[in-house]
Amino acid sequence: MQIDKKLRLLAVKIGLTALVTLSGFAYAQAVKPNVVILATGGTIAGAGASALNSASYAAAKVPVDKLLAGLPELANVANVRGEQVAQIASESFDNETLMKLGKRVSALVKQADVDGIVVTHGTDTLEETAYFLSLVIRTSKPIVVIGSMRPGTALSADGALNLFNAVSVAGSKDAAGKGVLVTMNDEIQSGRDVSKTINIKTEAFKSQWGPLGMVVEGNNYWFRAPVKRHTAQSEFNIDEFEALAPVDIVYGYGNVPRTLVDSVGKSGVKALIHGGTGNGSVANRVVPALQEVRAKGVQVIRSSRVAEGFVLRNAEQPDDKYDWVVAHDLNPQKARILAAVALTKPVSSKDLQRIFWQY
Ligand code: DAS
Repeated sequence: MQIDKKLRLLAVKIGLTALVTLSGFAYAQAVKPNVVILATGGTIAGAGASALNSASYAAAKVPVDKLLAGLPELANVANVRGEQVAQIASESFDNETLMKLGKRVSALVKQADVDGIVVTHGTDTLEETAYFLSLVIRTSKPIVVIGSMRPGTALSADGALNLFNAVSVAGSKDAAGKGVLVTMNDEIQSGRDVSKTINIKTEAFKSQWGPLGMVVEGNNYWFRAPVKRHTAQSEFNIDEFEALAPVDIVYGYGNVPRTLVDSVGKSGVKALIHGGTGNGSVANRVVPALQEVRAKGVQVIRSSRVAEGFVLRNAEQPDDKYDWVVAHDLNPQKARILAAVALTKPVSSKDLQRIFWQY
């Protein structure tokens, strides 16, 4: 009789312990944010022949589930799940891939059980995708775009910590409302401001206006916030269009012929970005070519090939007289993204200039 009673008591104790443990686990799960990781390829999914191949490797090989399985520490900061949206090196991104990714992000951020999004991406065009998402996704939930400069197979690979930091930031309440973010090399950068400035170092991503903050061991340290319009404050919404407007870039340099502008101007673009020298300067033989392009109804937008600074309106060229637009501080590739989004609906050059001041 005594043993029976003791056994029953032990069974109750085991049951209670299990119940407390499971409820504690369930509570922890419930408390942790839900972060969805959308993988598109790039070096972060790359693989090299040996640990010494930090720069020569094949990009876009490792599937998202394997990426996540290789980083169990993610469970410390969020409940994560992955989706493979694409598996390409990002130099091969195109408008259709951007739209596919954007539509998926837009659908996910509407879900109550999604607290944040991470996009893993090649570094070559990461800055374009991050800016694109900041323009067209109507949400205040954190969206973090990251990549890596070394494949996961290399010594001192940077992808794992970039991914951990991205998930940590994407699950952080204090990252909400700050626009699309890029967490590379311990820094939290604005997706609008950042660009790839070094093509062979892990400290590749910089903004001339500086990072927004840093993320260290899962904690965010903020030092500034974006002032340009983005995400929930944007006038653009990917739910309202199905394709980006065709916009292409012509680079300025010594000896540049006008024929490049002539051919792009005839290719059906709605805008031509001129990546000029200096403060967006245009060679004297190219000016008439741009005027002819403008006369055909194509918007002409002056950007600069110079990494820092911003193009002044009516300085190097009489923009008022020619009815041209200046790209402000946006480099040519980001100017293309903004023009491609803005021109999904009819817009005057005056309003297009307002858009370039505000975004
Ligand atoms: N080719 C590069 C890309 O996919 C590799 C990388 O750095 O991610 O953008």
